[in-house]
Amino acid sequence: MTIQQTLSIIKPDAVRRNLTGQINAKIEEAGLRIIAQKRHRLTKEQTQAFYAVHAERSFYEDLCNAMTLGPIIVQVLEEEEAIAKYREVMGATNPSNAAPETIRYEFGESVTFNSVHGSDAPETAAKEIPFFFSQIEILR
Ligand code: IDP
Ligand code: MG
Repeated sequence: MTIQQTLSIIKPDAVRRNLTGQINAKIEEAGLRIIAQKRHRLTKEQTQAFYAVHAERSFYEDLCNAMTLGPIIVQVLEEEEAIAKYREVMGATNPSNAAPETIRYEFGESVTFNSVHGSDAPETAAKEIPFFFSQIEILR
């Protein structure tokens, strides 16, 4: 078991519906610790850069639009195996396929408006965390 950090985003659809506290409760109940958190409004250019890995996908435009509709809450989570653990807490990408009690099952509206993002691998987390946070903002 390794202590990991993962990047979490509470997406605009969930921030708009005032779900930050309920989502943070699920994160903390799972044993994940929020070691950095701030509110941010992504520009179109920032969103395109963050999701550049999906640039060729048919949903890229819709995804980039959805991420710029309003403010996001961006977080760093820490725990043993935090990356896989948070993916479990999030649930499947499409809320229709998400397991009961997961964030996407309870709060996701559709695959585009699925309430949260989480890094999918250590290499991804290592790029995504510094995209939003400097070292002095992360308080272990
Ligand atoms: P993930 O967020 O579960 O890691 P990814 O495959 O990395 O899923 O896709 C990034 C985001 O793009 C998803 O969270 C979702 O909002 C959106 N997305 C993924 N696949 C589709 C799709 O087939 N149609 C519409 N949007 C999609
Ligand atoms: Mg992903």
